[in-house]
Amino acid sequence: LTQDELKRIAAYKAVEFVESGMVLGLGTGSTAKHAVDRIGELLRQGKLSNIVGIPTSKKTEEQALSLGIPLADLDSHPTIDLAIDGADEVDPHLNLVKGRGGSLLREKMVEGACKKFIVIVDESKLVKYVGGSGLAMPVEVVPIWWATTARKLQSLFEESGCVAKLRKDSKGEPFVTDNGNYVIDLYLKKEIGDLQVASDAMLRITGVVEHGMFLDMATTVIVAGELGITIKHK
Ligand code: DER
Repeated sequence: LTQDELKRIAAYKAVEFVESGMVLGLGTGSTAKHAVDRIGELLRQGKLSNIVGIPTSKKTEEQALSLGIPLADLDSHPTIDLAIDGADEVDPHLNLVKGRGGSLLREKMVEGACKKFIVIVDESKLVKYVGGSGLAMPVEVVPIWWATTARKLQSLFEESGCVAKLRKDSKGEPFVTDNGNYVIDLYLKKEIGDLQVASDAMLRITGVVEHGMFLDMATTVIVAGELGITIKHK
């Protein structure tokens, strides 16, 4: 099975938890894309009805609109029944790293308003500890004086051998999020000690908008692997 087929399997499994009449948080990324496609298909087939979606990015908004999924925003639907979204990393405590697709702020706003948050991943996303993949741990920052903010973030995680880099787009310009902000990617060499302490410390740095650690937020993680599907509940 290819990685994309595993992503689709996890996504379709998650959509089995969707009931007619729900207000849904619609995730962003290549895994969540399959879930949104599936929701659109079930609506079209009449197997689901009366769904309202809150998109976590402009990209998901466009995808949902093209599928005819009725959309709303968080202000009009402050309580969401269920969100389905991917993740870049999942640790054994269901802590996540998200945001490598650049949508972490709206994702965290939506997923923080949900009664249930189902994370869908292929098995390659499972890590021993947050930051353990050696890939980026994203932080959304305001554009003004971003280098100062990056320097503060880097020194915060000095013991973890952190390197902070400004994310660039395909043209070598600073990547700009849906919210008009920049992203500083943190590359960690060693495990962070206390994740909650790290989270609070990052959010206290003036210039930081939000970070990509989603701690104690996922209620269920659906993992699709070569040997089948595993469902972990918090
Ligand atoms: O950027 C994001 O937050 C995405 O949800 C990411 O965490 C997962 O993207 P993927 O499903 O394309 O791997």
